[in-house]
Formats: sequence, C-alpha cells, structure tokens
Amino acid sequence: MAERRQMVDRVLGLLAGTAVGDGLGAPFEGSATVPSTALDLWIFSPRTLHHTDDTAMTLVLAEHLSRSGGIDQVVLASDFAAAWYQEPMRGYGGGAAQVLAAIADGADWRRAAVSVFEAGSWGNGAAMRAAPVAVVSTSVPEAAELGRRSAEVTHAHVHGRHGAALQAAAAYLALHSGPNRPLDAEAFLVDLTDVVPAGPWQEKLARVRALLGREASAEEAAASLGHDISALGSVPLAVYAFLRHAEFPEGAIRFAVRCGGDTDTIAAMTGALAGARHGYSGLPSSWTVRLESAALLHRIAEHLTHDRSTGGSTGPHRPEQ
Ligand code: F2R
Ligand code: MG
Ligand code: MG
Repeated sequence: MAERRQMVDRVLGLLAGTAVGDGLGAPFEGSATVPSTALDLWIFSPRTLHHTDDTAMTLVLAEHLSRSGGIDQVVLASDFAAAWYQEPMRGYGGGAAQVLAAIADGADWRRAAVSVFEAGSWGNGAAMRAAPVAVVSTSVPEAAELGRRSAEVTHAHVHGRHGAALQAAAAYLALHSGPNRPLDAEAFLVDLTDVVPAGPWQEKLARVRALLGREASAEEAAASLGHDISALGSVPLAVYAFLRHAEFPEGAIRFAVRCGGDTDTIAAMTGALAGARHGYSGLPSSWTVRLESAALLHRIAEHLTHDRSTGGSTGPHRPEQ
C-alpha cells in the first residue's frame, strides 16, 4: 500500500512537473534569454499557471495509456485530434495543428503526419508529451519504443521520433531512480545513449556529459545544446537541466526556464523528469497550488497507477508483431 502511494506520488509528480514547467515557462517562450529578475516576478506571483499544448497533449497520452495500458495508434491519433479540436488555442505548433486538423477531418494518421512536411515534423511536440509512457513500461528500451510509437502519429521525422524516445527513456530512469541516494548521472547518460543511434543524438549526449563536468551555466548549455523548437535542439537541454540539479527539482525547472528559447517545452520536459524522481510531494506547493488542471492531474495519476499496480485489465504493453 505504501509502495502504491509512493508510485502515485511519482506519477503525479511526472504530470504536475510537466504542467508546472509548462506554465512557468510559457510567458517566456521565444525569448532568447530569461533574466532572473523577470523569472522571479513570475515564480513568486500567485497567478494561475495555465498550460499550453505541452501539458494538454501529455494528459491526452496519459489518459490513453490508463485506458488501454499500451498504445493504439489509430485511437491515440484521434484522441490528440479531439483535444486540439476542443481547445485549439493552447499554442500548438503550426504544422502540428494542420496534422491534427487533417486527422480530425478523418485522414489516416500515416498520411496526415507527412502532409505538412514531406519527411514529417522534427519539432519537439512528440518529445514534450512522451513522459507518461514510462509509467506503463517495464524497461528502458520498452519506454523508448513506446515513445517512438506515441510520436509517429504526428511526428514522422526520424528526429521527432528519437526525441520522444529519449525523453521517454529519461522519464523511465527518473521514475525508477532510488530516491534516497544521489542520482548517478553517468549511468543515466550511458542508458540514454543506448536508445539513440550514433550521430547527432549521441553527440549531444556527450556534450551533456561534458557540460555537467564543468557545471555549465544556462547560457552556456543553451549555446552548446540548442534551445529551439526542434527535438534535437531541446530534449538534450532538458536532460541537462534535470541532471544539473538532480536533487533539487525547483532548481532544475528554474534552470530550464533560464535557458531561454522554447522555455515552456524545455521546462515541461525537465519538470517531468524532476517530478518523476522526487514526486508531487517534492515539487514546491507554492507552484502546484497554482496549477489550472490540478484536479485532472490527480485523477489521471490515480488511474494510470492503479492499472499498473493491480496488473490492470490490460497488462503490460506488448510490442506489435
Ligand atoms: N507553437 C509553439 N509556440 C509558438 C508560439 C505559440 C504562441 N505563444 C501562442 O500562444 O499561440 N509552441 C508549441 O510548439 C512546439 C511543439 O511543436 P510541434 O508540436 O512539434 O509542432 P510542429 O508544427 O510539428 O513543429 C514545430 C515547427 O518546427 C518547424 N518544423 C518542424 N518540422 C519541420 C520540417 N520537416 N521542415 C521544416 N520545418 C519544420 C516548423 O516551423 C514547425 O511549425 C512547442 O514549443 C510547443 O510549446
Ligand atoms: Mg507549448
Ligand atoms: Mg514550446
């Protein structure tokens, strides 16, 4: 029972960390730099933390997983499209909105996902929502595989898919990291390196390792890893922000926003990892109390964890044959 409560706390932390990062980062999205003073004004404000597409899509995926225990791509594509149709004002990417509109109009997701960009989108929209697949996974490779499957319904480009795989694998490692001993950043990076191919992704992870070695600042990390709307130019930075302050979730999320650029998304991905490691109880209550969607997050975390701890009606995900 205590074990189940702990897992609910960590799953809720993963979801609430996403929403907090998203809400704290959103006002600064697109700003090259985020001065500490401006961030502090917003961090210490009592105003509601409204969420954007990052949290909206994360919650859709989490609900999908809690219903089915795995990923049914036809249904997931339609779930994403329905959420966009209901709330198109959540700040979706331009291409993503067109893909979702096509799916809402009845197009097959396989065609829709390559209807705007020929090779599909390399945006970070699949990575930003991928973390919940970690909850239904039983290994790092399975989390990565589910991340890719959740991505391809809208992000067909290989970089869009690798970004989701990396974030999903990082979320799995964070969720299952021992909370009572310091995180082993080197082992974390070795595991992540296994889920992406040699080339630019592994090169970015090598840079994360080097930046950690010299405790690089937000500005230096953003310059080295990128802080833009692409998956390759944002997921490694989110991993860095998490590892840079692995024992201090508040510091990790704050650091992510300070990196500038695609702040809502980088902070949402960092927040998912920090929340998965430290749980909802490890996030500042002065932030979680401001969340627009707090009640929904609690409900989804309970459902998602319930299905896992009971074996559920669905059991663990089996890869498609
Ligand atoms: N869209 C935004 N922010 C813009 C400002 C929103 C504004 N604040 C508002 O309130 O409306 N943020 C959100 O979008 C990002 C996730 O994007 P996603 O889901 O990947 O979308 P998309 O459209 O697929 O890709 C984003 C852009 O990247 C370029 N791009 C992608 N693939 C491309 C390709 N193969 N060839 C050329 N360009 C490609 C395009 O410019 C896409 O529009 C997150 O930041 C989220 O917060
Ligand atoms: Mg957004
Ligand atoms: Mg964004």
